[in-house]
Amino acid sequence: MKLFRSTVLMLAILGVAACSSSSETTTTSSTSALSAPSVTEAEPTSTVAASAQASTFTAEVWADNWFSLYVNGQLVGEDSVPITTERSFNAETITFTATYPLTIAMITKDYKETDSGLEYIGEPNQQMGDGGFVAQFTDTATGEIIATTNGNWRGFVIQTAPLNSECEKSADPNTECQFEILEEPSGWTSPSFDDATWPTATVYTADEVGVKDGYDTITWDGNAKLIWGSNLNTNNTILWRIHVPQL
Ligand SMILES: [Ca+2]
Ligand SMILES: [Ca+2]
Repeated sequence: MKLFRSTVLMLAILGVAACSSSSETTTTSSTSALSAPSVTEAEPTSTVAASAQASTFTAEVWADNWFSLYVNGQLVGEDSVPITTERSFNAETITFTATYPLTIAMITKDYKETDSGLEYIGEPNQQMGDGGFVAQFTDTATGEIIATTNGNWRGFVIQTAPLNSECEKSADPNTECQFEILEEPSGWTSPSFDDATWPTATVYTADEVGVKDGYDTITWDGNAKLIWGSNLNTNNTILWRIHVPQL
């Protein structure tokens, strides 16, 4: 009887230990190292989304030069040609599942050889490269285009270079060209992130962007616009967001 009691006691202690251990894990994983004041916890939204009906979508993207795509806070795809490729012009088609409403978030990068913002450094055509991208999203069940890039997208520029564009032909651009790099705001791909202070996109023509390889392989909807930040040359890395309600 005494032995039985001590066994029960041991099991009880082990049970308490297991409980406290698992609650510690939960606390640790929900603690964010850098929590921005504008971000609220996304947990309740995810829980609701998991029980709603998921749909399948196709994203078609052409970017000068590179992009990655997040939907409702999850990375769903990225440009297959790395940003370290100097001339990277290609269209991509990405299929993913997600649950309405959608928060689409993208990172786009214009190629730059160094933080100077220049490309072809030391060659006769050393220059500030330019950016630009276009995207359209189709609900595959209905075939309807449910989102396109346009002037409503909000874009936050996190790499700008050169700040002094007169350095473009410098023999030593890595010393003479100035640049600005900002941190990605914590939780910026999350549906609950507040992007109200981010500027809206600037719409450009195909000639202004100088569209190249891959652009013509996709049939673009008339509402799908080429966009970028306010400066096609010096805005090099941009975070984008758009909200898409269920149609
Ligand atoms: Ca550039
Ligand atoms: Ca470029």
